[in-house]
Amino acid sequence: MLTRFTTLAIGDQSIYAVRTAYAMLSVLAHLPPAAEVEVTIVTDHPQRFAWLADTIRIIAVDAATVARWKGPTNYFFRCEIGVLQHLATLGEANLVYLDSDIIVRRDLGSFLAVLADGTRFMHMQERDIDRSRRAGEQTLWRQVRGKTAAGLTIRAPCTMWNAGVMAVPWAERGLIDQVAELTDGLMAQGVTHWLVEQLAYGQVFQHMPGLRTPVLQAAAPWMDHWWDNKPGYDAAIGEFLLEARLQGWTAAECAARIRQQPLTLRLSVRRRWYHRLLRVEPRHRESTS
Ligand SMILES: [Mn+2]
Repeated sequence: MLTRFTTLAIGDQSIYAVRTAYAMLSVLAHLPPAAEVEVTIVTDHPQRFAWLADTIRIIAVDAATVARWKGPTNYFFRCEIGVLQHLATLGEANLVYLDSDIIVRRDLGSFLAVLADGTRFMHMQERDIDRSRRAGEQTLWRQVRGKTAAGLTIRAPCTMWNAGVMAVPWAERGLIDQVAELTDGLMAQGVTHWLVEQLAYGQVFQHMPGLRTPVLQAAAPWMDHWWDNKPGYDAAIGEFLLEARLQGWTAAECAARIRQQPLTLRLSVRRRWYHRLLRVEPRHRESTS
């Protein structure tokens, strides 16, 4: 069966387009030969991706659609539900959503096989928020504990999974509608935390009654999520795409480069007190290899 990858590039800032283009080129870079895969980008700026359109399916969405996805409270991360619901209307396929700050690192053959076998994925398991010492997670737990929506009650242990990746086999595509229902239901009961969509994906993918397999698997062995080193990766990816456009590389040529010369910056670089004290920048561009 076909597997359909997607990511979202919404908003005027060109950096969103830069990140999504690189994320999807990194998918192309690691597809096994003759893989049954469709790579897509959902965007409100389709012209930015015209140079990739012979290889990547560019799906234009208008402002009204984006507004409908965000819902009455203008909640941006709800778009990550809307886009997968939309992808499910494009024909039979296993569905994979990647954040724009995901980079695929190794051959996707085994990932595609496990997904086709009926396994759901998110990026990786984080923490049980009911026992978390982090203030933000404690707030989220206080807001959601004991609440019921979409036929699911939020209980301890409430294990949070990172939503940089969401993948669902075609047979379980109905779960996406249940994620929407759970997110909306929790928000209607006063949940305002910005991670409610990520929590809803994790809860439905782990606990929804009637799941075909109980296992939610981590996609982290195949891909990295560089959200904690944006300055480093934004700069390096920006330079790569600038060179790609100056040289006129095709999508296939970009993918070959990414495979041969992968970006190996640290995934996490934080500004510490001594950076401020010494008036220096953290080493965002330091390589790990
Ligand atoms: Mn992310």
